[in-house]
Amino acid sequence: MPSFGAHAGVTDSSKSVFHLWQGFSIAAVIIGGLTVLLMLWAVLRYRRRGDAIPPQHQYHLPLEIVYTVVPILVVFGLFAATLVVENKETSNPKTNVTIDVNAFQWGWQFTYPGSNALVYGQTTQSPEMVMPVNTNVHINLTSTDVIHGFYVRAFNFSRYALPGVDNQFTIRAQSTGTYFGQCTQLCGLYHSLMFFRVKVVTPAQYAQWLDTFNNPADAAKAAAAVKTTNEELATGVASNPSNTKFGR
Ligand SMILES: [Cu+2]
Repeated sequence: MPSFGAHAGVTDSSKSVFHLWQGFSIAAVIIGGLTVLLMLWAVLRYRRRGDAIPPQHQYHLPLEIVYTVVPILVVFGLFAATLVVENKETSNPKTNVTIDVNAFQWGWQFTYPGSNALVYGQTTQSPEMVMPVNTNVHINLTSTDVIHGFYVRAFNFSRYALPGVDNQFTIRAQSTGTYFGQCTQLCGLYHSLMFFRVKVVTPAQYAQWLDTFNNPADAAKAAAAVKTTNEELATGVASNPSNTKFGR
């Protein structure tokens, strides 16, 4: 089946969104094609040959019922399919993997509740959010300052990061790999450089990665990094991307 310019992505929801897009496109092709054919038929079959008017068929009740009911059914079908996909998209099934994602001018901070793990990076440092494959990953998305956008192309997914709002969603990636993400809401001077990556690994690799933070030295380093970040962000002064204090 053609992709109609979209891509399937690597998550459960990116795929259902993609299939919805394919369904909409096919419906549009069928209806558009039918309309063009009917128009061409009318133009050619009833082109002017003389002064006689072709037979008129207004107030043909069965025909009027058909062309009223059929479009309504089409719209209901598209609406129902959208509703099913949207409900899947916004559902938050139970899981024990949670990542807190915080956006700020101009970078990203990923923390892992119940663990010392912390990933922080500004602009082109492209901090990497590590998450396990084939697992529901619950994301709490927040912002420190202004409205940002969390967007990962391979996930066919975008969501606002709003100051004062805890935006929640669940992602389930089906294949391992590193995927590109960026801010999609104009948020100031270095918006266009507000990059990050999502690294999807096996659950074993994920556990191992979390473990690397489970030693006093890394715990202290993470705590210091969080403190510095919070202090820096609390000043309200936008970070200067050429002057990064730390990163991973
Ligand atoms: Cu931003």
